[in-house]
Amino acid sequence: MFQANRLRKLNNSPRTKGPIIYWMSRDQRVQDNWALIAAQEIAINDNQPLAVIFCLQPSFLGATLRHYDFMLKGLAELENELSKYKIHFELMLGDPQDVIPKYVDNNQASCVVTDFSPLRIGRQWREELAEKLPIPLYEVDAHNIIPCWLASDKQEFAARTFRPKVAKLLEEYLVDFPKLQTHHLPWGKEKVGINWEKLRADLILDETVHPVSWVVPGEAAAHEVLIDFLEKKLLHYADQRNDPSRDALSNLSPYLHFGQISAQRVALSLRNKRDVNAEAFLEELIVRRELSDNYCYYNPKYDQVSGFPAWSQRTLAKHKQDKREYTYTLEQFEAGHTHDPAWNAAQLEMVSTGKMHGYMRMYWGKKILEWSDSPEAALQTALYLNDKYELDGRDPNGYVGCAWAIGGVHDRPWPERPIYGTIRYMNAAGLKRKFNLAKYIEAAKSSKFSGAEVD
Ligand code: FAD
Ligand code: FO1
Repeated sequence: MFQANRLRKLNNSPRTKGPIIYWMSRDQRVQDNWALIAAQEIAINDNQPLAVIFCLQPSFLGATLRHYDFMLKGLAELENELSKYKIHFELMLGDPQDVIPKYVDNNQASCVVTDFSPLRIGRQWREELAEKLPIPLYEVDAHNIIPCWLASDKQEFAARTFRPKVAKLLEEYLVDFPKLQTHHLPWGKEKVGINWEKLRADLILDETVHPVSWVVPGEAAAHEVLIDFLEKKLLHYADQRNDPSRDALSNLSPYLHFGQISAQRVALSLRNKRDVNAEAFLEELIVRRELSDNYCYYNPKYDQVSGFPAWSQRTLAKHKQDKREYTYTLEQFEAGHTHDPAWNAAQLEMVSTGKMHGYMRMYWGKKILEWSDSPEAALQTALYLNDKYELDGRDPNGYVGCAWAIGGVHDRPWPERPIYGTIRYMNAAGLKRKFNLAKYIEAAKSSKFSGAEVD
């Protein structure tokens, strides 16, 4: 059964009788998708056909060929998978608030269900669409285990304030998914096949950022990556997750970002494992990840220095004029031409593989603060590079990761020092103490990162 409190209505339009539409955006998968489950339940109760539609943007917040290649391959697989459940899929080019009302009208639809995003553009789409639609628009948080607006009703200061709220609600929300049904009624209208290759001509993308071969897009591959993690890596996660010279992380973030796997499914697959490794992983997957959505949802300035906590803005302002021993332009950062081999290696890892190790991301972000003219310039550089190259970029986790590194978001004040003020500091000596930095740098130099680009 679908849990009704995962859904909320975004407008006051009345229900009529007619087909049901799921407008898919953030959660691009067939299985374990609360928005699709809700849409199908409404369709079955009303004895109506069901369609899933996706509104493709010709360009989207600086996403490159690398991102679109990953997303479109996932969507092509999704189209095929949905057809096995006799669920109609349609991909349309354009803004949802323009395209969906026409589609609703043409098909005499009676309601639209969509998934949830805390980000500015997604919220604008939903607000404008809600206003335009003569039928109800329902939103279901299919990305978080606990619906973002129920997990907390305000911006949380830190993981320590958010964790108890999550713990209280987890039993209610970390439950098994109802199975998707083969839909009992056809959509009715003939399906126009999607020409996935031709579609690429409509996109306006930076094609210099190539797709990568080490990570296979799509829902099926996501589940294989999860199984591989559970079988081979989880047992060392607590010990090795902060060691960038090892392959100890799950690599699930690209799949989670595009919604090709459900975080709830990942958490459920660890149900019977309750040891330090599972605890450490679930802390990241649930508390940290859902805390990022909380930050972006309740803080409209989630990508700006003026959105940082007051203590952090004060300390950064106090140290704004501090002398910087090194400063670099965006071009120098992007090319990995700093004086620091560790930073350059991390940058190269991101550019060539589309996924920098999580521990290096912290160091990488902090050094951008140290080597930029201002915190504002640093945040801009970090977000630009993160979103251009990381496969999991343009995500609440990325906005919060950069805001943590540069602005102490979800952190606390540390002893005061130049440039950083009381923002936590990191240095290369600390990296060397923690792991085999030389091995990591060597891997970068000899292009041994297991993600050589493909053309
Ligand atoms: P695992 O360690 O296997 O973790 C599993 C999942 O837990 C991740 O996929 C992610 O969903 C969640 N998770 C892990 N670490 C964090 C964290 N610190 N905060 C929130 N959730 C977390 N993550 C992104 O998804 N997209 C980004 O663009 C992004 N940019 C970052 C930028 C900076 C400067 C920093 C410091 C962190 C950033 N992170 C980002 C968070 C984190 O580094 C990545 O989620 C993680 O490295 C992804 O690899 P994984 O899936 O193999 O991680
Ligand atoms: N979502 C869409 O609904 N349509 C798109 O064309 C689209 C492109 C896209 C490209 C890169 C990327 O990282 C994400 C993309 N998404 C797209 C998903 C989007 O990030 C989520 O819907 C956001 O949450 C919107 O706020």
